Amino acid sequence: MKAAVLWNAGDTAVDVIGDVALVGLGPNEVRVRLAASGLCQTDISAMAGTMPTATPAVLGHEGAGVIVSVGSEVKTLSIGDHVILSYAPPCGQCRFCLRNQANLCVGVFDPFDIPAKFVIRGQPGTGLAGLGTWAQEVVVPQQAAVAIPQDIPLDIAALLGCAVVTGVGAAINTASIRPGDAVAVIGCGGIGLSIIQGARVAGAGRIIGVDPAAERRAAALRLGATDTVDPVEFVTLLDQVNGGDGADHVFEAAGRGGTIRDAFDATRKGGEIIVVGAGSMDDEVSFSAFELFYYEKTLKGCFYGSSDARTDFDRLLELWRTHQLDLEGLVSDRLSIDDINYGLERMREVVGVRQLVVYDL
Ligand code: CXF
Ligand code: ZN
Repeated sequence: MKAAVLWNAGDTAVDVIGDVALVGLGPNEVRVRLAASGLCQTDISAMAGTMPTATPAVLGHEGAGVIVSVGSEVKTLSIGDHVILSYAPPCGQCRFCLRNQANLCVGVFDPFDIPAKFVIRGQPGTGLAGLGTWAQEVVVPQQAAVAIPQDIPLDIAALLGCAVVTGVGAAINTASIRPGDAVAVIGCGGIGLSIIQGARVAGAGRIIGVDPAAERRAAALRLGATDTVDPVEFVTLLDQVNGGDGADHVFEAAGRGGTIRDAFDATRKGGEIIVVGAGSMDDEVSFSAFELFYYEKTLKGCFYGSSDARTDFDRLLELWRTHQLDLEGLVSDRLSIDDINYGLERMREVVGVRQLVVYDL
């Protein structure tokens, strides 16, 4: 089958090749034929080497498709089921699953320590974050394939796998937004635009999208931001928020130490900072002991939107069905897998919204 392969960290393009195979189907696994897969900044970080990835690797970690085979022990999924793939599959039994933090479970797989699921020109190859959705088919543990109703368009469903579950989840699960609160979102890519939509669902008042790219600021306004601003003017704008105290909730969706520091500074005393961007292992950020104590700001990490893959896709789809989430509005280009490098270029040039690879099923 065809797949987009990263041979080595540092490569600036993926290699779309036709001779990639899957490892055999285990008893607890399913084989999924992809219908659509998103391009995410994390794929670019994996290419750059800032997101550690064992190579060769099939990239892509946001996708949806149709089950084409099931392992002998699989009871709750069947051939023909439509599924969203999840890189945070809950085992259901560990302490994280039992204490309502299923997004932190690594009982099925750890997205940063994954077995090879592909055979790439005879070599074992991994799938990014345990998935590798830039392939026509994947084999994943059954918990990583979450069934959804058949009437949901699979290209819309694909977006839920990373951008929407993470961004909307950050706003409605991780943060504690109260109606009327002032929110700022630093970084208005796929995740930031989803945070903006989630903040609107949570009833936020002012929602400020912060991004240097005009195209992304326009998308933010379209999808629910009340104001947008270039980062250089952000501090001035904050003078008008909560009487100059700063925003109640500031989301960092750029994944950089510097912008986490900016988010901290933009937050009012007693407010919260939610770190959603996937940063690199060696990018550091510093706070003084005094400011952490005296300003009583809460610094929250956010992996996978603090979402439970078993239940939260349904909640998100309900918000989409009732027109409270605009998922169509997140998509710009629709590409074939052969044009994936063009899509990556478009992303590097800063395009405001998500690009999707659509497969021939
Ligand atoms: C990442 C987080 C780490 C695993 C892959 C996906 N999140 C967003 O892109
Ligand atoms: Zn992603």
